[in-house]
Amino acid sequence: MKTIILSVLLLFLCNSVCGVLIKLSQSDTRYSADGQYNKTYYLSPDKANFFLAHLSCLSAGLELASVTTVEESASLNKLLSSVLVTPGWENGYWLSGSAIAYNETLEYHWFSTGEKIIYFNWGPGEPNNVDGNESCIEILLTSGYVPGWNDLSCMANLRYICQTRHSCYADL
Ligand SMILES: [Ca+2]
Repeated sequence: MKTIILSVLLLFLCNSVCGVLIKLSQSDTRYSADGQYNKTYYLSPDKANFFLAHLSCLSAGLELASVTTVEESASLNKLLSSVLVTPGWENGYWLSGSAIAYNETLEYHWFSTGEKIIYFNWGPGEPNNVDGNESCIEILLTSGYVPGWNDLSCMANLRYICQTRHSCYADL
């Protein structure tokens, strides 16, 4: 009896703490970006603000997605073409790009890797930083039915894209 109670308790705790890991499903797309590493994307079925999305990916042993080259962008757009079917910011997915650490200069970095963002794929009219409150990057289907980026309030609730980790850490 104690074993059953313990099992139920552990299942409850795991669903509470590791829920995102359980719910994430592996995409069927795997590709090599600029020949240096392979990435596999995981699309969340649930919505979260930017920070929770970042934490959820980390807790699953992954990282919130980054896009650093035009080739990588094209590959991700190809993957998303099957799930991005309706324009509108609420239907987009969080990437790990944000300017919130440099809000006055709007210098964007990938929170997953710490890299300054050099390659951008903004949608038409973006970034527009509405009300000075849009510091995080989502990828969405634009009104031209082409995937593009939009700056959005980091507290907005969106689905998000995790990727296999490729960050390098130097020995300290
Ligand atoms: Ca915007």
